[in-house]
Amino acid sequence: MSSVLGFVRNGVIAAAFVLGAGAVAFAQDALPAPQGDVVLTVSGAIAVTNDGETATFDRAMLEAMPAETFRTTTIWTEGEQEFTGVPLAALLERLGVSAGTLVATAINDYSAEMPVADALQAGPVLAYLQNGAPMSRRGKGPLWIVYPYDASADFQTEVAYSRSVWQLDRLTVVP
Ligand SMILES: Nc1nc2c(c(=O)[nH]1)N[C@H]1C(S)=C(S)[C@@H](COP(=O)(O)O)O[C@H]1N2
Ligand SMILES: [Mo]
Repeated sequence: MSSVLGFVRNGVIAAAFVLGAGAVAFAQDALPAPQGDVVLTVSGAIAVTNDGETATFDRAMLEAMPAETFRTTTIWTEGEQEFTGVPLAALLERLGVSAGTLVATAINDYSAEMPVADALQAGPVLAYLQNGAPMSRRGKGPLWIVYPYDASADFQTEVAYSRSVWQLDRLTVVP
């Protein structure tokens, strides 16, 4: 139920897609189709898709996005860890999402919800590397939402821990 608006941008008529949750993206921001195994599927109120009504990503697509690396301890690991991944904010911006609720679901169907407004803040990262190496499923991979826990007391809360979904494979944006 997206609508299409045409208007002038940089002297040319551009098309923008507007969705219920206030998601807006320009048509030129089309997402290529994944070439490898799909590791993440995003559905719901998103403005950019590459497979029907969903946006699917292989590892290379995630690696090509803006990346953030930080060191922190976690309550699940021993000693300081280095994580690299896509800030949730960057992923949501890429998909034209600016409002609603984000539901993050793992391979084992564990899921956690957060307001998109929270996910757009600095902090949560969809990590694909731990200490420079891909994470196995046994090692909470291949994708793990992590926060720079040591950087803020706000990230050392049950709320942040519950949103630290490991073995993540799906995100849904609810308007
Ligand atoms: N995939 C997955 N991620 C998850 C969970 C889970 O059960 N499965 N539990 C969450 C919750 S509610 C919290 S508080 C912490 C719990 O971690 P713990 O069980 O190691 O204490 O991880 C979060 N991430
Ligand atoms: Mo929890």
